[in-house]
Amino acid sequence: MINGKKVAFITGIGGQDGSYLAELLLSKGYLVRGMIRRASLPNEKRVEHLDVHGEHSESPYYTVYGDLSDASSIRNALEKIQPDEIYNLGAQSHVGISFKNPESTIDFNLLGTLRILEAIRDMNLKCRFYQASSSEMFGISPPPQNENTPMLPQSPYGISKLGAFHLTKMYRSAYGIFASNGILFNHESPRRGWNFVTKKITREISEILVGERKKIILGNLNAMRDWGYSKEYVEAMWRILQQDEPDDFVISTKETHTVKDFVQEAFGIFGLNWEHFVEISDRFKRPAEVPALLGDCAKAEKILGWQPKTKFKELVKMMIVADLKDKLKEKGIVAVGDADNHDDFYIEKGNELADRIKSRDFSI
Ligand code: NDP
Ligand code: GDR
Repeated sequence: MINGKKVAFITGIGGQDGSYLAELLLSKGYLVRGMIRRASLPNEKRVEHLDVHGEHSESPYYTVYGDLSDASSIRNALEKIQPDEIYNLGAQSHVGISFKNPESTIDFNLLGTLRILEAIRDMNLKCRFYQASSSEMFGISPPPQNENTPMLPQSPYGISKLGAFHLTKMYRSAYGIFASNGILFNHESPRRGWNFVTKKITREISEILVGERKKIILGNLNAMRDWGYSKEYVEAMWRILQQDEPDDFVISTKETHTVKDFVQEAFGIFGLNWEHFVEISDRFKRPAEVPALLGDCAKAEKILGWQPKTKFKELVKMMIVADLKDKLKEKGIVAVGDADNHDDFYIEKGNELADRIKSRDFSI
């Protein structure tokens, strides 16, 4: 605590969830500190608007350099920041890439979590710890999945997250650390990384509409996912750490859709037939797949008082509008003043562009 304000430390603050969580905690009066790893180009785009106060002990927001693979950087950050709450969101979070880089995935995601927990134990920090666990841990367990469902992960990513999940539980029971897991199902937003399937689809549709692209190349269209909205899910993370006792919670929308449903819905907004624009390639298929995820978040609803609000169609529309808005601005198709227009304005613009595409002959 500094001047009666709680101090939060977020690893992965520059990521999708980290950026929304930082905004949420700042709005609640927290002092927020984050870990950023060194990159050759800026990796703080999603949070640069928060970095206005500079680094000093009472600053509402600042970041420090560190890496989950570097225990000394973690300890130095914790020593300096003395957080009341730690949110461990940093990770190699791409399941497909975890098959290509299994060692670093295990290092960051599993050993990185261990490094933080060991620092809390060894330094005797009186703080609460949130671990970003994942529905990928359920793997091939049939849906619906809840806190009691067997965990049968299918990727180095899923295994790294399952190990970190158990470490979190073990440090809780063995050492009495307030350590909790949020078992979050897929959650998306306009800030989603470009190589996750939802963002890839919505971004590339905006490129198709302005004539920059002809096709979207995808992998398995039959996988089923329970897709929610990241901004709502970070509220659940915070609530998990405000409980009287540490515990583990599934966070989900209780709805599932295939990747094909997502593609169909996104193209359908502009009256386009997705089959004219999507190609399948093995390049985007994984050596092992998680076939179907559908979360039962009854425990979170009851104990945290948390409920998902944004459902599938709304999420698809939000993401497509955000990408189209950026693309139309970039291309100078909408004037600067138009940038404040309502969603329907962009859908209408998209429809005008789609009409030109529809006149193409797709039979050749
Ligand atoms: P992102 O990939 O958007 O963000 C991950 C963040 O971790 C990035 O800021 C990244 O930095 C940082 N990071 C990666 N490796 C390291 C490292 N070695 N040291 C320090 N920081 C590192 O993920 P999300 O925001 O979507 O997810 C947040 C967390 O929640 C992740 O742990 C993810 O596995 C987990 N999760 C996500 C779900 C989802 O659907 N989004 C569902 C369930 C769990 P950089 O920008 O430099 O790459
Ligand atoms: P996922 O998300 O693996 O569920 O992990 P992703 O969006 O990468 O894949 C979802 C499903 O779509 C299929 N798919 C493709 N995926 C990608 N990325 N690119 C493609 O071209 C493509 N074509 C089909 C995938 O095979 C998969 O079935 C996300 C991440 O945020 C994790 O960090 C998080 O833990 C889990 O969600 C819950």
